[in-house]
Amino acid sequence: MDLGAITKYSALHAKPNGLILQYGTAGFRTKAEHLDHVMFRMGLLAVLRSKQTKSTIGVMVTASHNPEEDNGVKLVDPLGEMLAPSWEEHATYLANAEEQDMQRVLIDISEKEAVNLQQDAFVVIGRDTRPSSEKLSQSVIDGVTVLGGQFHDYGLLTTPQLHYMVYCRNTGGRYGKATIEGYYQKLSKAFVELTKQASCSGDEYRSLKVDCANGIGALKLREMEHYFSQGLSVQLFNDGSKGKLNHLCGADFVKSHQKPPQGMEIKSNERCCSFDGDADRIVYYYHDADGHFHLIDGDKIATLISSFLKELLVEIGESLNIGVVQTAYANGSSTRYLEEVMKVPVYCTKTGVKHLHHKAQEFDIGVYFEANGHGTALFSTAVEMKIKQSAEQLEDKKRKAAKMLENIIDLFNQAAGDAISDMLVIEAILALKGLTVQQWDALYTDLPNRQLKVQVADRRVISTTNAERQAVTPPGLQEAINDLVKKYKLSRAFVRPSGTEDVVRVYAEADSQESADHLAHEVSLAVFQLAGGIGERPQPGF
Ligand code: NG1
Ligand code: ZN
Repeated sequence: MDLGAITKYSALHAKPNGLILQYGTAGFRTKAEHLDHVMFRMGLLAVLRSKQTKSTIGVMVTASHNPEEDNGVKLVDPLGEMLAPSWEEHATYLANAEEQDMQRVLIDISEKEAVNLQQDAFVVIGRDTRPSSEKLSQSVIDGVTVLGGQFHDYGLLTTPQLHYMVYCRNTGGRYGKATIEGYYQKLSKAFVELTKQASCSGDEYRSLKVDCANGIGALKLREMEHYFSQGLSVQLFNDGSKGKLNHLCGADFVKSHQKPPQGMEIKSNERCCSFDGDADRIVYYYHDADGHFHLIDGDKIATLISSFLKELLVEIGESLNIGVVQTAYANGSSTRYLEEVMKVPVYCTKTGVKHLHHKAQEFDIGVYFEANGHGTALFSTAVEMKIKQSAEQLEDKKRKAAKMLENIIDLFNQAAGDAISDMLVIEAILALKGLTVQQWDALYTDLPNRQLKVQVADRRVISTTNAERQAVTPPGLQEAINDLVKKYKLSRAFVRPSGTEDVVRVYAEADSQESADHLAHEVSLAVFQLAGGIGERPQPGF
């Protein structure tokens, strides 16, 4: 370690006085102007992690669905996974170190993690389309270079594409080629082969409207479009040519406001979807003949996918264990449908994809989705081998199912939830099953629900258990929630501190929208009173 150089360059990326940031669920996230030093330091940390794991590490510069003025950074571990927990702590420690302590902190982390400083390091970098992202990714590169790391800057990428690159590079090319063409080719080939098997691929299945949140998804879909145009034609909206990133559009907006994005004209029964700002989330929706808006969220996506996978397994005659992983935000109807109708086991984890991803790895086939549309399906290596064998050996009908499954395995991003990959899987399933968007929606009816935010002085006073479904502290809060929930039918409510914003989130569902709204409001008041609310008391109405 050239300690002199580190001190010198670190001063060029100086930390603003008094600023303290935390590596949260999605890395560091705040106003872009506060992040230069964090980027430089994450470049340094990525080099140490790369040396320790003797693998390529990824650094993604994005703030996903957050406003255009924000930015963020997260590290991607060797198999495309989120950073290991102990390293999240090092990230927070390093990001908050005072200038004069930088050398000591770096040595400290290296010693704690037994990093061999002689080892080579390789870091790959990607960024979204925010105006601040290019300069910030340059600061990451400065950090990587000062510690003697090699790097490849992919420039503009969706978050899941960067995860894909990291995964490819660390699996000796077996998973795919670590280039943008490699990504397009792998996914498109699987998609085109799959849809060729669809007996009904009329116009209805061939066209899809996509709201790209004015983000990176637009650029990448446009590049990719001609690779899969045989199977699907996409019409892009909010492609960044005029509107602001994530403003009144994108998956997060559509999901949380339960209404269509601006800038997209929707005719009745047209299939539409929205990506978020870094294209790792997707939700679908349509307007029915009466002009009512219908949202098809991550839960219904998981249901469509897991049902289809289960059908294929039955056809092949394989009894592999398949599980669906959700969070407390999953609509109660989805959980009931999966367990009672589909007979698929469902598990609940804490919010944050790393928890879901981890749990999903326990199954032969693990399908995980957050209600907000972030998710994928994971296939164990054993399953992949079995399916490949079946595709060669089985008789006709079974072979066809095995071939489909083989293509689906290729189509799912095994490294992260991916809006583009999920979109292609969904489109293929709908075409193969001959399902319209309304038929898909009709699998079950969502319970009306409401999500709210409450400002409190310190959101850490709220601690939870049972996958965030129950509050342990502050005293009396869970009892208050229990009493409120009892007043409504088919009701459920929980609260938790956000991992990405300085707020407490409140979720409620009930038999009618009015009840869900009331319950959410009453729970907000309980949080405000018992957990140190600040500012104005929560008001009813939305
Ligand atoms: P927080 O802010 O911890 O609720 C949000 C989403 C998560 C996840 C992360 C990371 C909800 C309720 N929460 O986390 O699901 O996507 O952002 O982006 O949607
Ligand atoms: Zn995102």
